[in-house]
Amino acid sequence: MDYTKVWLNYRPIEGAQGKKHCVCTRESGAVIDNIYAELDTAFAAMYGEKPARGLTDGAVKIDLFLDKTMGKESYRIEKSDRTIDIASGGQEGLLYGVFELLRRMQTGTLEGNVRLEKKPSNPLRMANHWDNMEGTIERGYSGMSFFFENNEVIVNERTRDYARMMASVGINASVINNVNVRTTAPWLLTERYRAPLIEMAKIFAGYGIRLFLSLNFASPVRVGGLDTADPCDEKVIAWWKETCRDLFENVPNFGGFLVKADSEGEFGPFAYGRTHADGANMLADAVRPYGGIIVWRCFVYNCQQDWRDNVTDRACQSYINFIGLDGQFADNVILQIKNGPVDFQVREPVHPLFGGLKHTNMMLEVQVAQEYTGQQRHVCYLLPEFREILDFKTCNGEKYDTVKDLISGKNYGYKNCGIAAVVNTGNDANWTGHDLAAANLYGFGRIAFEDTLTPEQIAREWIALTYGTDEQVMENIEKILMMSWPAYEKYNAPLAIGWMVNPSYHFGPNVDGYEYDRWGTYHRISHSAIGRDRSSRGTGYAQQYPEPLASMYNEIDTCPEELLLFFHRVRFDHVMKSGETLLQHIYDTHFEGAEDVEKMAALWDALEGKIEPEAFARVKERLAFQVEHSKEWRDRINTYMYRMTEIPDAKGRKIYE
Ligand code: GCW
Repeated sequence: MDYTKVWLNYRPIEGAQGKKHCVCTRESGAVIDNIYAELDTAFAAMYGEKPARGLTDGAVKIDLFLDKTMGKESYRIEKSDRTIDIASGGQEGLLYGVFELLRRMQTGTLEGNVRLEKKPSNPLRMANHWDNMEGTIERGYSGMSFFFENNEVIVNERTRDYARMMASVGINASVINNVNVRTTAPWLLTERYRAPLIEMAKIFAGYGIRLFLSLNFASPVRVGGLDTADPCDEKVIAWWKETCRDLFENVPNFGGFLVKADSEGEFGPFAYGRTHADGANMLADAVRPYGGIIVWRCFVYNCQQDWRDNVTDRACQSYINFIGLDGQFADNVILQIKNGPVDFQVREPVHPLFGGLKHTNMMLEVQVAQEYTGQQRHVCYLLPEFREILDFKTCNGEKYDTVKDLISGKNYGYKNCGIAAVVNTGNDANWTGHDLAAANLYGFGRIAFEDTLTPEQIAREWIALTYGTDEQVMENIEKILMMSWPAYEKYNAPLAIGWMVNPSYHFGPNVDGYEYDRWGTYHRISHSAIGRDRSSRGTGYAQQYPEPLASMYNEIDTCPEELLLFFHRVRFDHVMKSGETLLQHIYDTHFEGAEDVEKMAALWDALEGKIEPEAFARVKERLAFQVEHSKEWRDRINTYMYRMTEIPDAKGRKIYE
C-alpha cells in the first residue's frame, strides 16, 4: 500500500493486548463481510488479536443484529461487561455502529457501561468529486484522480479503501465525476464504461454508498446521436428513459445524477427556451421507477459580465433563477445550493435560497476542497465555518428555520435532502495533499451525520484517531486547527469582499486579479472607499432575505462586521466597532493573520518526536510555506490599500511602499 491510512490508522491500545473478542451475527452479505474485515484489521492492530467468529468462551461478545423498529442507517450500541450489542434497522446501520465502536475503542471513549443511539441527521450525505476522465481533478490539490486515468475508469485496492474511509464517517453517496462533464465523461452513461462502473458500484454498495454520476444535459446529442436535447421532445424523453433503465438495472445501488446546467458554459434547458424545472423533472421521471434522484445545482449566473456594468450582480442571480420555480420540482429532484451566493469564498453570507424555497427539496453544498482557502497548502480547518452555516437562522417564518433544519428535512419532513461537499481527495499518498486537510474530509462526514457536533469535538476525534491521544498532541493540533480559518480570513481579502486571488487557478493574492474580468466579482476600490453596495440603494441583494435579515444587512450600522464589505461600499475612514477605522482594521487583521500562522507553526514544531517523523516533516514543510505565503498576502493587501489611500499604519509597522 503506497498511501496512508488517514484516520483509520488503528494502533495498539495500551494495557489491552491479547484481549479477546468474538463476533456473532445471523446477517450475511457484502456489508457484513466488510464489517468482519474492518473488525479484523482494527482488532489485530488494537488488541493484537482478530476477533473469533461465533460465540467463544472467555471473549467479549460483539453481537450484531437487526432491529426492524429502527431506521436502516440508525444504530444502537449497548455495552456491558462482557457483551457489546450493536443493533440497527439495516446492515448499513450496523456498519456505522461498528465504525463508531472502533472509534471509541481507539480513542478510549468506551469506558464502563455505555448505551447510545444514533440516527443520521441528513438523509443524503454526499461526496462530490470533480474528477475528470483524463485523470486530472478540477480544483484538486492532492494529485490526480484515483477514479479515472487516461479516459478509463479505475477500480483497485484504493477504491475499497476510499469506500471504507467514506463509510467510516457516514458518507452514503458519491458522485465520482466532475459536474463539468467534458471529453469522454458523457459516455459514462453508456456501455463503454459499464463493466468497471459495475465493479466500483459493487464495492461502494458493500459500504452503504450509492454511486452517482454527473451528466451532461446535451447527452442525447453528444452520445445518443439525436439532433436535439430538448427536455420536452418525445425522442429525448425516450432516450433518457432507456438510458436510465439500462444504468439502474445493471449498476447495483446506482443513485442517480448530479446536474450542472446553464451554468458557466455547461449546456442546459435554456437552449430550448425551457426552465430548470422542465429539465430536472424530465430526468426525474426517467429515474423515478428505480428510486433514483436528480440533484440539480443552483450555481447559475451570468459569467460573461462586463465590469463596466454596475447593475448586474452575480450574488443575486442564483436566487433570481430559482425562486420563481419553488414548488415546481418533482419530489425526487433536490436543488443543491452552495453555502453562499457567490462561490466558496472564505466568508460569504448564507445563500438566500435556503430561506426562500419552501416547497422544494434542498441540499447544502460546501467545499472541502480548498479552492479559495489555501488549496491544501495552507491549513484551513473549515468545520467552524460549516457549523456557522448549519446554525444560520434563515428567519423564513418556519418552526425550524436554521439551515440544518431545512436541509435535514426536520422542518418540512422531506426525505430527499441533505448535504454535499466538493471533496479534497486525490491519489497523493496522504489522500488530501496536506495531512491536516484530512480533518476537513473527516469533519464533513461527521457533521453531515450528526449535525450538532462542534468543530472542537470533531477535531479532537480526528486528532486522536490520526495521531493518538497524547495530551500535548491533542492540544496543539486542536489549537492549530481552530486558529486556522480565522487566521486565513484575517490575511485574505478583507471583510467578505473576496476574490483578491490570481485568476483561473485562484491561488495567491492578487487584489485586482478579477477586477476587470467577466466573472462579476469586483471590489471597486478607490482612494476613499471599497466595496459594492448590495443594499436596497444598490443591487438589492440584501432584499432577497426575509425580515429582519433584510433590514439588518441593508444598513452599514447593523450589518455584521465580518460581512460588511460583501453588502456595502464603505469609506476607509468608517469607524468600526473596535473604534479603529476600516483601513486600520484591514492593516491590523493582516498583521495579525500572518502572526497567527507563525504561532501555528510553532505549535507544530513543539510536537517533534511525538509524531511519526515523515508525517511530522510533511506538515512542517507546508506550515513553513504558509508562514511565508501569509506574509505575501499581508503585504500585497496592505501595500495596495496604502498606495490607494496614502494613509500609513497608525501603529507604525512595516508596509511596503
Ligand atoms: O468554484 C467554481 C470553480 C469551478 C467549478 C464551479 C462549479 C466545477 O472555480 O471550477 O466548476 O465553481 O461549482 O461548478
